[in-house]
Amino acid sequence: MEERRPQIVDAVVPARNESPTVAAVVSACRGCRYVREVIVVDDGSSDGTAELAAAAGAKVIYREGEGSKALAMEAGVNASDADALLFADADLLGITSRHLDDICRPFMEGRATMSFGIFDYGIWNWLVLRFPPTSGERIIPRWVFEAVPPEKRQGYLIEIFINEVITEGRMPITARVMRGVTHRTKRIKFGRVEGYGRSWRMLRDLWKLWGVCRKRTYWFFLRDVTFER
Ligand SMILES: Nc1nc2c(ncn2[C@@H]2O[C@H](COP(=O)(O)OP(=O)(O)OP(=O)(O)O)[C@@H](O)[C@H]2O)c(=O)[nH]1
Ligand SMILES: [Mg+2]
Repeated sequence: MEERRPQIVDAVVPARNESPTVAAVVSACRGCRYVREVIVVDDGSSDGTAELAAAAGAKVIYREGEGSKALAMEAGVNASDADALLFADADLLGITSRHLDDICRPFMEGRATMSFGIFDYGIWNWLVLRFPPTSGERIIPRWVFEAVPPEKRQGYLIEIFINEVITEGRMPITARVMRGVTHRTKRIKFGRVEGYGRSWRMLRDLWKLWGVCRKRTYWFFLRDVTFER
């Protein structure tokens, strides 16, 4: 039988002004049994995010110029030669290495090409799991990220286009709830007015996808996803 080469996984964490949480996220990633290196990509933080990430053991990449979440992810992927990337947002609350082990396991065992976690919404989890994932916590092979065309590597829509590569290729997906995990919302980070404004702009960008993203990817997603407990 052909022996499978062990997959090398690096964690990529996009972070802009996430000083309250970035160190805990880096620690959780470092403790994940499958992760080799943790790469935090910062562009323009003014609150010591980069220093806190480095002190927690991450390699920090500084991006120049106009930033976005997707461009930060891209810079992280370019800074790594790993076979697979575990992405995690830097604003998570309650994240542990165990959550990340659980996300990575189906991928490492060859049961999923993409495995992702969702926040714990309690009684609403069953519903949230049936939406195409926009979650930042997911593991994918490097080639999947590279297959997203450069013009689609935009701000908050990157996750949708990663989904598109996976679903169009009819590849297996696993999903699981990250028990006890949430994040600092935009309202907490920026205050009510600015926070709602930013959330609104993000939703508007998602809505614009209606004409861009193939509808069938949703059905493919539902067909190819396995919910893990
Ligand atoms: N380096 C970098 N990171 C970013 C940028 N924009 C967002 N991020 C990071 O990407 C992650 C997700 O961004 P959030 O703004 O929390 O987005 P979200 O969680 O999808 O949105 P909410 O549900 O409204 O909080 C966080 O770790 C951010 O710090 C950016 O321009 N540059
Ligand atoms: Mg967030």
